[in-house]
Amino acid sequence: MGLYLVTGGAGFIGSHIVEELVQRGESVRVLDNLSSGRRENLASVQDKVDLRECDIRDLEAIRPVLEGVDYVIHLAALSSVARSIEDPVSTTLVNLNGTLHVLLAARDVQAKRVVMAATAAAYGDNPSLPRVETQMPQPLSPYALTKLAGEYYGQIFHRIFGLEVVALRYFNIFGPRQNPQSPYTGVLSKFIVAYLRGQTPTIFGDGEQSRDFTFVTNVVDATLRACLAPAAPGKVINVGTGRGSTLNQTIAFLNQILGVQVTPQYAPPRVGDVRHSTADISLARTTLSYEPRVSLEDGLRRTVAWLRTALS
Ligand code: UD2
Repeated sequence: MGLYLVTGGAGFIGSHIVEELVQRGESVRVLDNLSSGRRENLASVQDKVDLRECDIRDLEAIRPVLEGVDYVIHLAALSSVARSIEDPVSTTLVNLNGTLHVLLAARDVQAKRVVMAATAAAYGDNPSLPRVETQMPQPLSPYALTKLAGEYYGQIFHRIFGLEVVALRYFNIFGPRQNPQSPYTGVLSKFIVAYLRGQTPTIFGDGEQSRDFTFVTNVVDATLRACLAPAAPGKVINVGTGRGSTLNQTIAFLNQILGVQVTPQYAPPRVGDVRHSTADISLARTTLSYEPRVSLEDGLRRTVAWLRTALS
């Protein structure tokens, strides 16, 4: 028990975490500037959540929001490789300066723990697969760099100030509420929207790049475990499923689920892209007792069902 603060709590992943915390009877505060987050994402829990509209780029503005908080789940970010290439300054101000502000404010209110969202993008094109946390990072985009630097800041705060910080390297997360309107949304959301609108999905490159597509509820589970697991502080931990799928395979799954035979169109590869990405989740298993429960196929079915309603 305690007070949880979820930064980015009105966003895709954040709103699922908030709902689960409310379900468990926890007290929850949300810090969100509603730039990509939406009030509607919290509709089911709106009376039970204290939503503070606030921006992590403003340290003095967030300090009062952290008053009395025990656990900080820090998700607020500009989370897109493509966007970070177009506008590295904004990505840096939010992801790096913003994270530093959250850490400073958490330290000053003596929060029990900070769990922060990091990314699989930190591994870049390091040739060894699956990705193990001990591998040398190789950020290939401003997004990856800012997230990796945020992790390092967390570890420094842990060492110097004794703040309990856990960084979770989320692999490619998908599921309901991943913004179907945004050009920067995840590829599976884009694919499904195209299917449902009768448009042709576009694959950047040959479609043989792989990702460890992870359904959002798996990530909720890992994140809440990281708030309490005794051995987690100071660690960087992968959160994925341990299984990689190529984009061409995901198209085949969607054809099966939707009972159609769509052929995607292929466009030039995206700059700053990683070729392959699969998580080794041994550390999450041992440290967090985490086990992915929802498969890619089940997750796709649930996401299709949600998007059908959301787009109608
Ligand atoms: C990165 C991170 C992920 C998360 C995310 C946040 C890696 C391996 N993963 O995801 O953990 O932090 O950033 O945004 O770095 N694509 C298409 N067609 C489209 C859209 C995308 O083919 O319409 C391709 C894209 O070129 C890439 C793949 O799909 O090869 C996945 O792209 P994404 O934007 O969904 O996620 P990614 O891998 O950049």
